[in-house]
Amino acid sequence: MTTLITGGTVVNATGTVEADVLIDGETVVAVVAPGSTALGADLAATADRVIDATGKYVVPGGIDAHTHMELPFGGTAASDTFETGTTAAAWGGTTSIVDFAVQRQGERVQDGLEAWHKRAAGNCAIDYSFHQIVGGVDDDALAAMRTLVDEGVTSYKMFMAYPGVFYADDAQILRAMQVARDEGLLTMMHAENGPAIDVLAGQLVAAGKTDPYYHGLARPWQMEEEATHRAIMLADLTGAPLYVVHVSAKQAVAQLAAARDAGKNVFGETCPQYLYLSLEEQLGASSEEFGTFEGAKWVCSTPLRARAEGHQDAMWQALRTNDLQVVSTDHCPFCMKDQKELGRGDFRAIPNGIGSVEHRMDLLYQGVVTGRISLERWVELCSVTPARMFGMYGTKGVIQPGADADIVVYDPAGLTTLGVRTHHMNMDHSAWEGFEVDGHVDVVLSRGEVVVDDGGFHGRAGHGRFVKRGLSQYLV
Ligand code: DUC
Ligand code: ZN
Ligand code: ZN
Repeated sequence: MTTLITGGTVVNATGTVEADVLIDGETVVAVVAPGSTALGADLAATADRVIDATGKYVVPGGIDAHTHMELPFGGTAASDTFETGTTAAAWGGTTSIVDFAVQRQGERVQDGLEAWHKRAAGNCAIDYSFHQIVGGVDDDALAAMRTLVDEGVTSYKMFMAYPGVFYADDAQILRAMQVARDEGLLTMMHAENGPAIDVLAGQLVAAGKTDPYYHGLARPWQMEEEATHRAIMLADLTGAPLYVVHVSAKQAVAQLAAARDAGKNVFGETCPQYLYLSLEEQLGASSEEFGTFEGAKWVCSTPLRARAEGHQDAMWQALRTNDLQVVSTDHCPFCMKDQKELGRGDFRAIPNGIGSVEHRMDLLYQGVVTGRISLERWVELCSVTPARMFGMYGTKGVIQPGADADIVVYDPAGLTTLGVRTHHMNMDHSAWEGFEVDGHVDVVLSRGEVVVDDGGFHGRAGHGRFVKRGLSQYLV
């Protein structure tokens, strides 16, 4: 089966070019000048299928390097399964996710990884891979970390937050980073000072300040800056590369920038919610239906930050300057009913997370429309750098001969309205209700198969394969 995508503008991180893309089966085999006869007189006449991309961008499929399908959290579990979550991702032009397998204190890392394979296998509409959460760093876990690279799991996450759940103390972080340095694993860090946050949260609740808004006040930027700095110092000491996840505070970015200016292998991602949403407007929201509990829709950690303090503009700026390298979603959806509602009367019991896996490509494209980032930078942040950072580049993250045909035809003249009535994520609300994006995901191919076209989903659970990743291709 051959497919020709014709008439479009192919966008890679290195530039844009008017070109036709020829796909054979699952793989890109040629990127040729429009009308070229080098591969035959009339490619369009001989291809089994022709996709007309006239006036549209042809971009490498999005890679969301931070999702939590089915994550058990706060006495419930993230509401998207691997099937619903990867289907929604496909709708939004994301063709690979990297989800987090979970190990907790007292559990074996190998068991956590195996459990995640069982959850995902046969259920994903797009390709998927795993990072490993190491939520209990002990001798057994450290030994197991040495087997991860062979499993194609070349990155792992620790938490400086959530004492009693996923939390790792400095001694544990130091030991894990030593192993990571030896094995070539990339350390991903949730950088917030959890023990201090728990004190602040307890004091707020004791004072009767129980609304979702106070979730933000319990997790001030100082807690993120301090933990980010500490993680950088521990990484520097051990020689382990560091990737800080879901950065939201401008002061944390400054810590990353200083480390990068000093030549360290220190990287960071932010998420759409930290570019667009805020403490005042969302966490502090109230509605007829939920009153001041409305803000629960946006309880996530790190928290949404004060627009008055300029964090959102600082995140866009950091994306421009490459102080932050990747935009992921931290997709961790919970419904209001029966899930977020668990925290009525105590924000500490609201399951943390926002669902955005479907909207990342569109929301970041809006940054192109508004002049915040270039077209090439959009592709770099959403696809190219995630592929390089997490050891998939070449097969993923690029449109070139030999690459998987994970491709999005994106219409810059289209319009996308976000909201619960139109989205495909398994959520009873949208964190993005009413947002409009000047652009549209028209066609999505996953390894050569058309999974989205003509406003319809044509993919299937089980098409997605596990991607065994190599070591990071982004280190300096
Ligand atoms: N933050 C969230 O918002 N949800 C899941 C885990 C995390 O770190
Ligand atoms: Zn986290
Ligand atoms: Zn996360």
